[in-house]
Amino acid sequence: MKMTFRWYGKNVDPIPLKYIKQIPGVEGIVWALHDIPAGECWSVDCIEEVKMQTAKYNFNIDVVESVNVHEDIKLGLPSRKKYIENYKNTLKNLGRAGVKVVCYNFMPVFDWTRTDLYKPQSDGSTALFYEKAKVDNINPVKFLEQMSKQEGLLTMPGWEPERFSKIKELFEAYKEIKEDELWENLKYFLQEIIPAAQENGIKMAIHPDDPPWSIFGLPRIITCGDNIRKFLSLVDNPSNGLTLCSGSLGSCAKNDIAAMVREFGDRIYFAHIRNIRHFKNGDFAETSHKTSDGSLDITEIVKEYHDIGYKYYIRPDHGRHIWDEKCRPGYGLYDRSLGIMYILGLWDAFEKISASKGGTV
Ligand SMILES: [Mn+2]
Repeated sequence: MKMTFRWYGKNVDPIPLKYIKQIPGVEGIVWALHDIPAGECWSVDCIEEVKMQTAKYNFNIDVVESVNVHEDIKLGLPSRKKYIENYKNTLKNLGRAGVKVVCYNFMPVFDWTRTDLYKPQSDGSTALFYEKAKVDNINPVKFLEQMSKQEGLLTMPGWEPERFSKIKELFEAYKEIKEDELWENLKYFLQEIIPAAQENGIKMAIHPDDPPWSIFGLPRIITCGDNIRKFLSLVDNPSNGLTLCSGSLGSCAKNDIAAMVREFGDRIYFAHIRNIRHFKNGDFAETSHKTSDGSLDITEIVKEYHDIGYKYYIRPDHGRHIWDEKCRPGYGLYDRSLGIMYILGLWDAFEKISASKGGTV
């Protein structure tokens, strides 16, 4: 596996590349051109600029997270043709720059959703938190109003203010889109872009829905093992793959992440690893990566990746905010670095164990 670290870009991310360089084991930067609106083509020049910045530190830029999908594609509107054309051109330009994996998601309107970005934890840190009753009992416009008051949210990918200036129109448009229609629109998108991705040496890696259930009456479909199986068969091509996010899928207690790694391993091109703690009422909190701190068995998940001989990219996912760090919600330097050391520690131990048994698996 290759360890990576998400970075929001020069002058935007408060974490400089020279600090990331000091985290043991990091080989690549997970990046994106966050200021280019969904649906527009990424130019060769802008891509080359990131390549130059990161090359100075000897990081690869093999993984992009994300090339966002325009809402008209998810809605299946006639204008999707133009946006899909732009998407294909972006893939061409990324392939030319040596990019190997492109992460994206297919969630209508709302990207990842939490109710609290800085929920105090018992150890004095803060972390992202989801209060189920709050989302279940509020209308989306009010929810958005409340969330935009939380520091840092509207600077996060997936929560761009321009996306929400049209929130009422978007909800109106999605009235006709149930799960079946969303599957159809996803299939159409995949049939168009997967051949283009393959031609350009790129593996597409869909990120599961976060949380993996319907919110505000909007359909969500990348939510569980059955649906992932269906997704992979929509276009059965090695370039049609997954970002397996342990925390997103794992917020539904029924999802067995280690079993998913075992089943879908050869189509997982990007692994997000983080832990969360479930509460009986459906709430969940993000925790440190350590197995005993949350509800997910991170040890077992890492062991599964090790045992299948996973060759692709891993990154620690969100971290808590610790040691008074001022950072983007979930994306500080400190706790994500601890997460990396935990994952690498487990990995090294499994390597040693399998070597002592007569060779790697
Ligand atoms: Mn994730």
